[in-house]
Amino acid sequence: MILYDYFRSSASYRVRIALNLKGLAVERRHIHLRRGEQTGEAYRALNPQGLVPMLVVGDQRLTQSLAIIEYLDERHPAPPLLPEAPEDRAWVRAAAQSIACDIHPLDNTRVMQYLEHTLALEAPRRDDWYRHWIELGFRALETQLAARGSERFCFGNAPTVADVCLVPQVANSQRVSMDLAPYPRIRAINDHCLTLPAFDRARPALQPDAE
Ligand SMILES: N[C@@H](CCC(=O)N[C@@H](CS)C(=O)NCC(=O)O)C(=O)O
Repeated sequence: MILYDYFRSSASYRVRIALNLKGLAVERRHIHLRRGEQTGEAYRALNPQGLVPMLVVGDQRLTQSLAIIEYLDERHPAPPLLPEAPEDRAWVRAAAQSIACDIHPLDNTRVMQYLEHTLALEAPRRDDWYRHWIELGFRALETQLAARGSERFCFGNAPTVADVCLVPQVANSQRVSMDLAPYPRIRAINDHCLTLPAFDRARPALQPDAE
């Protein structure tokens, strides 16, 4: 398998964690988002969405981090990244999607570039935007985690796709110095997950293309 990714991409970070949890090794190709390689002809020919991550499996090019992670979970079931019961699976998927579908798309590179270049928003205002959408999402997630009594992981006693999404989003929040004090559950889960090698080794700073 070949993973196309970028060290700072949080969607790629999710897939790196999932691969590590499954104990799967992949070849890496780095797409430099700040230099715009994702919109270049060469990469768009492979992935017309112009986004990372992309996982190449044989002659299949898989895109969208959650689809890739569920593919990995189906192909390599141990350890599972979703709980057993359908209701629990729905809860975990909802937590993951609250990050991947409702928070992260608003702090994506192309959105931030649009705010900068098209709307001429200064850096401090762009950072306000970035923090605002994470805070909105984290506030709700914190309440949901507290209601469940989650302490070490979002759900149960092992990592799920919810943790796989949470840790990279916390990393994004730290890039804009967001105050995480109001989110003790999120902080505790993030801190605990990062003690696990699968999460730790996926950190942006440890990737070969890190700058
Ligand atoms: N929903 C997609 C989002 C992928 C995505 O937005 N990737 C970002 C990096 S985290 C990207 O490639 N951005 C390039 C750009 O915005 O031009 C997924 O989960 O894979």
